[in-house]
Amino acid sequence: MSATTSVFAEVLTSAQQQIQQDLTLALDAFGLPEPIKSAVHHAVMLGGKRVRPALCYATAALQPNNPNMAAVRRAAVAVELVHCYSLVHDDLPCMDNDALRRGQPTCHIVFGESTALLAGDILQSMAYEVLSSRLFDQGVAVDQQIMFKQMQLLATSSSKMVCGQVLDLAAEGQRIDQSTLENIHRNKTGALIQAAIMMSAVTVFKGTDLAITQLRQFGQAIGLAFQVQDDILDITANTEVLGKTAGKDVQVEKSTYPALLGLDEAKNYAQQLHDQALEALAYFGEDAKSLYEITQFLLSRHY
Ligand code: GRG
Repeated sequence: MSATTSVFAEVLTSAQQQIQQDLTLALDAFGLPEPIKSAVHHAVMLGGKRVRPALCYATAALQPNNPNMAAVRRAAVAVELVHCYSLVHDDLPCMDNDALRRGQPTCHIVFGESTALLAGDILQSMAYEVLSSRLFDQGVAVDQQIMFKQMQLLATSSSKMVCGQVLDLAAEGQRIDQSTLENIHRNKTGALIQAAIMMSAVTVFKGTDLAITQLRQFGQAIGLAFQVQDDILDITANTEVLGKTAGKDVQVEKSTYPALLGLDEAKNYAQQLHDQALEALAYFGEDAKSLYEITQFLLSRHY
């Protein structure tokens, strides 16, 4: 592994350790009954790159000694819970009907369809319970304005994700143009990634700050780039490395960037979007080191 690769890995590894701890604390606080407790544990705790929490922490790092770290940690947990819900529902037989996720049998394969459906449902409401709680506060007063903005950002992005999924399902087997595909991806995948960044940004900056505009642009570019890369990996990576079924998009005739533009053009487009993301980060200089590293990881990722 080269020196540069290990730097990328470091920022993700430390985020993975932090979120693993915080998710454990959050899930324990719920005291769920069986079998939903085990289904939720299965959906949340077993692997995943934890890119969205990593983006929350890296955005918070734009301000050293951020006094609102409890709100950042709650945001990271909440956004990952919503992401896990979307994966559980996305894998259900009525959706993508997938048997493998994060290298494990999917939630409905292990616990049955109705428990998996309910696990997805409860993950969503748990996210808002966490966001509106005092988890991680350690006696520091809650900033209710930040809390409100975070709830709003998560709810809006979560609705966009569902609308993106609806449009994506409707487009299966259809020929669509690039702007229609972009609209699907910006909603289905980009919105939650952008929310991860903005839910943390509101703990650091005021709405009128130029920093907010720059981060919004960064989030938009990186959110779309993530899905373009996901489309590319679906055809270039194998199931074992991906931890989910490779080649699924082609199988169900999904509209993807490689299908629309060809593989080489899709790779160029991913690079262009990453360049746009890095341009938006330039405003922050050295303070954006962690965000820069995550951006590099996302372009070079193999899973
Ligand atoms: C509301 C019934 C109902 C269903 C919702 C919203 C939804 C189903 C599905 C859309 C979410 C989805 C699966 C989008 C694709 C985004 C994507 C690339 C997911 C994989 O994200 P990674 O690579 O996964 O971050 P890990 O496993 O690393 O966390």
